[in-house]
Amino acid sequence: MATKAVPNPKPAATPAAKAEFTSKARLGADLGLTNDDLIAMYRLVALTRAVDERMWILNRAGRIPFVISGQGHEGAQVGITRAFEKGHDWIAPFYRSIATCLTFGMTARDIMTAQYATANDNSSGGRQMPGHYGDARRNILSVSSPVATQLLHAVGIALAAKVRRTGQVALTVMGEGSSNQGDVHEGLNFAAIHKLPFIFVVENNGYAISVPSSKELAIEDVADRAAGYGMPGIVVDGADVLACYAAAREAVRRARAGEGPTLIEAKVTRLTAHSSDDQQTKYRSEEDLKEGRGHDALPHFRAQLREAGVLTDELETALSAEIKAIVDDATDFAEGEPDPDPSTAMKWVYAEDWPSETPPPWGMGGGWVHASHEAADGPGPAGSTASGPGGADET
Ligand SMILES: Cc1ncc(C[n+]2csc(CCOP(=O)(O)OP(=O)(O)O)c2C)c(N)n1
Ligand SMILES: [Mg+2]
Repeated sequence: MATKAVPNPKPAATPAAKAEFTSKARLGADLGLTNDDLIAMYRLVALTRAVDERMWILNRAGRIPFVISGQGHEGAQVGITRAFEKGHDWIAPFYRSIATCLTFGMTARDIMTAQYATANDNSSGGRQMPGHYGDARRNILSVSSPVATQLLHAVGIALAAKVRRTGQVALTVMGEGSSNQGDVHEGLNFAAIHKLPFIFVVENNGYAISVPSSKELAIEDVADRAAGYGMPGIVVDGADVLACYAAAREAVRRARAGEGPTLIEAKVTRLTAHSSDDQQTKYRSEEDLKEGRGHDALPHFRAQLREAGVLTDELETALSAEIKAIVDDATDFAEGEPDPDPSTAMKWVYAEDWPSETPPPWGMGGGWVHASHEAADGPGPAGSTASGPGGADET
């Protein structure tokens, strides 16, 4: 096999010189990250943790009904999402993706209003189940409650991006338990055949609710399955933010270069119960929980940045104060927002405007309203032909 010529190769470094170079290299330099980038990433990990902890307090205080937490996943989420282009690429998240959504532009207020299900909540106007974040303005799909369905949505978006040559990349994320769903097989096979700009991230926290991964998978690493589809499968330590960033950066490069999809499995830990509705000490040993706490990206990243001299006492104090203010503001804001008007419960369940110039033969052009709602809601939006399903054309 012909070997590739390397133009102007650098002289090989001696082991000693190499070691010296490595110890002097600025943290993140090899990944093109500045100190400001590192601090921005740390801030997101710490902010997400603080928002999440506040959610639990509010739940226990009876202010919000249900919490599904991202604690233990934040480092992997920030590292991976940072490699994508905000407002250009697409993300189909899952219910633990708080850090993913914040990294992609959602705010603490957006997260908190979703928890409170307020009328003006950006995720769904208070219609979604708590923890089902999304933001149409930011290319963040709404979370689907049936796990793994988001993979099909993301693969479809990647197909559209390829056909339209937009240069966009689609990311989807889920847990290792969900990755066993049939939809995943279909989507990965399709994405690999068509070399789609698609990245599949599995956040493997070792549990699907109370079921340990040994009862979910007969293999250690979900990433091993990637070879069967014809795509790279990468295992990365989810407590190592920069390793996660490096893996995602390479996957994004591959996707944009037309080289096809990548599967990244981040080994993370679930620091809380599955949700606010279960008690994990009923199914996890103290030893297991202790091990999980030792695999938390937040203290690891903090120590790494402190050792590199990037995070100083002064900076950390300022960041803590800023984060506390953001979380307090988000809580106060959501507390003060109105609940949705019950009479709008059916809004957005069906399309109200047909998006193309030519309405489909079965109607819907100009909006429509279900016959059984007319008595309560009037005849529907102005100009409604009331000819959609449930209207005149209903069979
Ligand atoms: C199709 C479907 N089956 C079952 C459920 C119930 N359910 C919600 S979360 C969950 C566990 C998923 O575990 P995993 O994918 O490992 O993600 P994790 O919660 O551990 O992050 C299950 C079974 C669901 N929402 N959808
Ligand atoms: Mg899991």
